[in-house]
Amino acid sequence: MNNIKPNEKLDVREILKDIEHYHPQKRGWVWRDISPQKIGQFRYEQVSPSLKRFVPLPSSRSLGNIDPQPDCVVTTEIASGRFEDDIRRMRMAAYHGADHVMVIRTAGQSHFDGLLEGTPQGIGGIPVTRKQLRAQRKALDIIEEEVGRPINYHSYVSGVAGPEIAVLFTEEGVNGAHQDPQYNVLYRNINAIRSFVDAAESKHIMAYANMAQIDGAHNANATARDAWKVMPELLVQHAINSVFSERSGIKKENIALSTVPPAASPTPDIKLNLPYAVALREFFSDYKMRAQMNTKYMDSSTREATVTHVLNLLISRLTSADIQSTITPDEGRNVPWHIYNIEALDTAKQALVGMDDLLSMVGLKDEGYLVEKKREIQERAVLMLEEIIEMGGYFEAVEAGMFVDSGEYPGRNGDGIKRDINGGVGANTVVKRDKRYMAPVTAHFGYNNVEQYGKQYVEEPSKLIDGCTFEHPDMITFIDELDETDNVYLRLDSTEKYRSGGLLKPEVEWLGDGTVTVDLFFPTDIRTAEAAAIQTGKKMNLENVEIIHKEVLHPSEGTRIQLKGVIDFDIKIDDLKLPEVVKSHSEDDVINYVKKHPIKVVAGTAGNDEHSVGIREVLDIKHGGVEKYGIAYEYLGTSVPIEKFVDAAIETKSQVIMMSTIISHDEVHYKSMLKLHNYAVEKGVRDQLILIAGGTQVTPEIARKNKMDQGFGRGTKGIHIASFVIDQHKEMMDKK
Ligand code: Z98
Repeated sequence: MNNIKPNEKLDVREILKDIEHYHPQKRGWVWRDISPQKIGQFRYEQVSPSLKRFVPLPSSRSLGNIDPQPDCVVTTEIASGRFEDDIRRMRMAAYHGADHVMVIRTAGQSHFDGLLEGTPQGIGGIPVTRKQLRAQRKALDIIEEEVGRPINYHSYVSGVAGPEIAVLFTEEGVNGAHQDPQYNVLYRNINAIRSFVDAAESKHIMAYANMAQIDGAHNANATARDAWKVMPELLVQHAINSVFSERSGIKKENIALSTVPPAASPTPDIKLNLPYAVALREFFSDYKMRAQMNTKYMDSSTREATVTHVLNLLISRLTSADIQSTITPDEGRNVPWHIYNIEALDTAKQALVGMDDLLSMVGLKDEGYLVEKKREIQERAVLMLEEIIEMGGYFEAVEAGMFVDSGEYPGRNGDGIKRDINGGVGANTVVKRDKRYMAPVTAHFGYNNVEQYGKQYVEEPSKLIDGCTFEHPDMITFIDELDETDNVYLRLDSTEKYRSGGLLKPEVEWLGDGTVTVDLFFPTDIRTAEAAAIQTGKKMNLENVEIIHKEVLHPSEGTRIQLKGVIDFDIKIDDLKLPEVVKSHSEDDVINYVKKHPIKVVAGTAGNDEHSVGIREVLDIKHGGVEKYGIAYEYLGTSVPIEKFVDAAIETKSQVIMMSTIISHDEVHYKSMLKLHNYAVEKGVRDQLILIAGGTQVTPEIARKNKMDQGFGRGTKGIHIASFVIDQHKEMMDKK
């Protein structure tokens, strides 16, 4: 299974086989190597080694299929709620350059005071359980081998069961996690004392496992009313978690600050975000930066989200990013679709590589607005921290509502989040360890009471019990499915026909979900357009029709609508007529061949056909027609009599005829093909000529059936024709 081929699907049932005995192959986080190099014809500075298997950006087609990988780790967030579907998405994401797979947890897991088991379905993410983690890590072990680069697996060590989850993650080879007690306190109303005590334990375990840690400060700008006003507070939150993490044992290089540019255009985006980004990196230069994109102002427009993402990527390139996170541009619609994970990854790859080595050409000014604003943000942050210390500390500050206040510090609007130190989930659950307390386990924080058995146990307490699950994974108790009605096997059974039954259905996140989108424009106002769109969806026989995006183009002239709905039919693979594979050689090969063997073409549109746009596209050099490859052509014009093609070919000593036929009325295009062939035979030159017919209604089979050497339909490019011509020419030469 480890040597999976690109044309083989990952088999989830195979992954689940013997899962109770699978253990991760390694622990710890892996950064990318920065390796400046020449890739294709270009020199890159901020890149990492290329992948063994990949899908390059679309435009790479004309650049030798190069796929330069940026220098930073690139994240994709996966949140379908079914871990088996997440696995397929992870594999696609890895091919597009993701080496940090962040698996979102199901809603509400923060409040579970313990671990979950089995493979239940989640909402907005998976319930993180041992079995799902193990299966996903096992899949990633296969995928990383396939793409030739380590993949960091990541989820969340927050919530009431933080330490239990940290242990679970260490046992199951999770490489990174969010951990920040302030997240618990502020956003999940988990008791502050419990959260900080748990965090010390969790962080200590994460340190042992060499996990990278991402903090939770970015949640403040996602929550605050005016996100750009919380900049000073963000620095304070980063400081609190970073110092606390170091004290709990995490190495500086594994502490990543989660930073989101707080503002988004149409604010003066860079003017607000750049001074902040500089302030942050200057204060926290010892730590790593995890740059995430702004989602606060994200609506349902994927275009708008993508522009915000690119502006945020500019900030990353103007400052720094060790991890570049990508949020799917459909986050605002709450429909996490495969295609948007890939779009976000491609956006990051394209923008980061496109801005390679930017700072060798432009510099940030060390005087004026940028420096003054940066300094102002830093001063506000220092003042806030000083006030917190004066108040008695973090807990008092939270009780006073100092955090996520919509006034810019020291301004206060009195709308900050207030938490009572004795309140929240898990209040009064922290007790002092008894003198006799003993926990002879690895990576345990605080009083352990093992010294009584000898000094050697202080460093390695688990030696007292011959090692714990961290050293001996066989000791882990694997609990399998607990729910007979909600587990992966039932889901796999219900979708089996799409795996082995020869059926296909379009999908957005789950195999066989049948969801499709429809893009519509109505020449009317938004309310009428909405109603019309719903009716359109129903008349198209879509079920569960829902509007996922609407945009006014003009209050009365027009509205754009995007609709989603579900289809209720399957496609039988055996009934499909697959499009022919159009062979194409590399541009260089074609050019070199034509240099050695000059080739000439006569071309035109046939009979009464005046449609010359298509034929010009595949002839002229402008859009990569055959001329680009050194093939000479004689353009005979439009409505060329069939005989003239052959006569002209003889006269000009051409080897190829390219006849364009768009009109298909009364099957005139077939008739023209046959006529061309017959006339060439009549003239005794058929075996010296390559006859090609092209046009929107032409298919290769139809053309060949009508005695052409080849036919080219919609989407044909000059390279396809040129490649065919040189192959055919070689054959003709060999016969001679
Ligand atoms: C992100 N997609 O940054 P529950 N702990 C911390 C967090 O920041 C988060 C959680 C836990 C974004 C999501 N962050 C925002 C420090 C979430 C999530 O189970 O949802 O409460 O945990 O990854």
